[in-house]
Amino acid sequence: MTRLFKSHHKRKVTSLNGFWRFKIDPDRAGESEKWYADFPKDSRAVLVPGCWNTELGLYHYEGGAWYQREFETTKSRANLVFHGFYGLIRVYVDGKEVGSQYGGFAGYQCLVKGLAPGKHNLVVFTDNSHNDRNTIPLARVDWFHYGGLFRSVELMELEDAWIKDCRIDYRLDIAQATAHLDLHVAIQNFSVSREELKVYLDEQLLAARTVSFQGNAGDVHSITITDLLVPNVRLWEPANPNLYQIRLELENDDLTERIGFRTITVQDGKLLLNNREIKLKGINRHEDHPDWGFAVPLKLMKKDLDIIKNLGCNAIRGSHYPNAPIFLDLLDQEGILFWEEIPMWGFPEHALKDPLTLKRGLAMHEQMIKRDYHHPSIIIWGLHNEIDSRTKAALDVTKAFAAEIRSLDPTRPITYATMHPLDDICLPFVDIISINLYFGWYSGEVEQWESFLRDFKAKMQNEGLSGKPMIISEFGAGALYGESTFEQQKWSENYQEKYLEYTLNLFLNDPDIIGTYIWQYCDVRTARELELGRPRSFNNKGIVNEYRKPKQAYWTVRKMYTGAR
Ligand code: ADA
Repeated sequence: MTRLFKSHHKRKVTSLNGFWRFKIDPDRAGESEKWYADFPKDSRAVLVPGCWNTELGLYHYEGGAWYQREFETTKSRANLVFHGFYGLIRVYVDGKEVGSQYGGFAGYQCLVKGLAPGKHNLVVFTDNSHNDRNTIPLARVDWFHYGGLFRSVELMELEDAWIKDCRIDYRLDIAQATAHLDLHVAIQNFSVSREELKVYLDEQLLAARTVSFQGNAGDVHSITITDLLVPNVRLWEPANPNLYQIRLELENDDLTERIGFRTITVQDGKLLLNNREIKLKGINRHEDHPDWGFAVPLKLMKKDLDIIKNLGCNAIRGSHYPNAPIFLDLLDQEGILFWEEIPMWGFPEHALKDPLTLKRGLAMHEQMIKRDYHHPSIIIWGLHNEIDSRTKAALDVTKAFAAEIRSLDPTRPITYATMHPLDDICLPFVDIISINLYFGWYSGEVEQWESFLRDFKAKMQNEGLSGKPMIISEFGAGALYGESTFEQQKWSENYQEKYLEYTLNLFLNDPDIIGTYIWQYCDVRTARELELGRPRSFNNKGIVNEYRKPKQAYWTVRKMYTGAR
């Protein structure tokens, strides 16, 4: 299952989940030994979706690895869709390379042409190795680089004309409860001369257009349909997350998208959802579990959401990468507000200066926004996290990212999480200022937050940033599950509890702070580079442990977020 609704009724979609042959390639022999044509006999069977670091014996493996299975098709064209992998992917069909992509959190669609009806050999190479210059993420991160095909793989068999892409925009009049839809549809056509394109809103036909194709086989045609009126709009909002399905239909192909009608704007230091002020009671969440890595199953996603909602949260930050499409569907249905970002974490100046960093970052933003544009739950795009934002190199990258995102999506505010708020020179480029700081954990006393906030507000005033809302996007303390001390020492549950009680009390009562995201939801495995500073090789700042058992702080935060005494 990849989505919570059916994306295609006519298009033939087959799941390629299940057992694949698998072999790691630490010596990089696969290419020269042509594993893509002749898969090694000493390979093992693994389940897709899955991360190889959760297989026995591969706990630490980072590098290249190969997967193989067969698929069967009756059509000559197919889209192979890989919904999630880490790093690089290269796809081979019947011994020939058919496509590749760098960056897998927002998935990859690989179009294969010229297929004979019948069985085909599918081989995939993927590589989760990293460097300290221009991979996104870099080698040094505070989560684990789980490798593999960690989300579903699908085979979509394609007709002569198929809907390659669709972008739905709307203008919403909240007072009149009406919306006007604009659609941009990309149809790839191989041999038909005309098609009837129909647009449905739920079950109701909204528009029908005859499309005449001219040009060459394989051309992609853009069709624009504007100003489709939707009366009696039911808004999407956390308490009533109303959703609508938009179905596009051709004679033999179709595509369903799901949208919600809402506005999200920033005005005079406030965040407005449907023109009403909203405060974000949030938490940072990694898609991680010891038994699954990134391949978190739907049942666990739902449980995570239940635990997070029970905490009194209305917001989640998807730290630090695009999340599974099905998780975003869940958020849409449950009315939880989401901040999504690319995995650009902790980039120092030399890495920001590398031209490949910028190129990859721009491509990853585009992949993420194209995939996730229609989710009403996404209210903020995050540009990057804790880069050296005091530098000219950061300024150049931030400026380029901001311009790209605003051109791809002018409807959502943008931000990034800074760890150098007082010396940051990139803040003018974003709509919301988001701060990650750990006074009372890595340095100083927790009370320093108060003087910091005074100093930072003065900076905002001096630098003309006062109209921008402020979020505290990370604050937290490590606690080993079960550790309890009389003296409330670091690493104990009661230190964490005291820490979060103090900081939340400060932030929730500060009218200038529009949102708080606790670091973090659950304990997660960390990268080898950070292991020595992290007991158990985990980032232990979760308010539940990695098996989702609540620490003491959970109940205190719950009281504060729900307002319960
Ligand atoms: C940073 C970072 C997080 C995590 C956190 C911590 O703010 O963004 O991913 O590493 O610090 O626990 O120190």
